Amino acid sequence: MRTPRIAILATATIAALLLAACGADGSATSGTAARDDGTTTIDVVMTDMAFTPTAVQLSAGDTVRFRFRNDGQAIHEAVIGDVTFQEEHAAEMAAMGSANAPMNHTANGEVGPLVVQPGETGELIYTATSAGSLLIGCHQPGHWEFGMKATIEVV
Ligand SMILES: [Cu+2]
Repeated sequence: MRTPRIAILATATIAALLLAACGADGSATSGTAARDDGTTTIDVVMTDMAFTPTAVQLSAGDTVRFRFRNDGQAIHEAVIGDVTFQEEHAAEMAAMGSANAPMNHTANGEVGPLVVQPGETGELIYTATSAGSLLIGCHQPGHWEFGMKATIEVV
């Protein structure tokens, strides 16, 4: 009798996931909260073309880690800000005709854009400074217009 050979890939897979999660921070974070510091993590799944969950509630003063996993086929991004900020960014992206338009305003505590490749995970640290309504938006070409957004209610 032959014994089947079993390829063990789990370790390599986990290492790849960790690398993906650690490598996507870049300039996307507004804070410098350390890992495993007790910061609440909110998992958000990106698909073509939606965020899940579509609504998140925070309390003013909360600092949370949004962990975005792209389960779609397309590149997606996450930008957190109020509706005015989102519309401005959408207009900028349209004017630039580019998926990589820089963001020129950071006055209201917005964070992003975080760009997440298909199959990868990235994180944004966000502090909700005051009560109000915010949005998570994806501004890859056509995605915002398609409705790729989620709401954040800060109470
Ligand atoms: Cu998108």
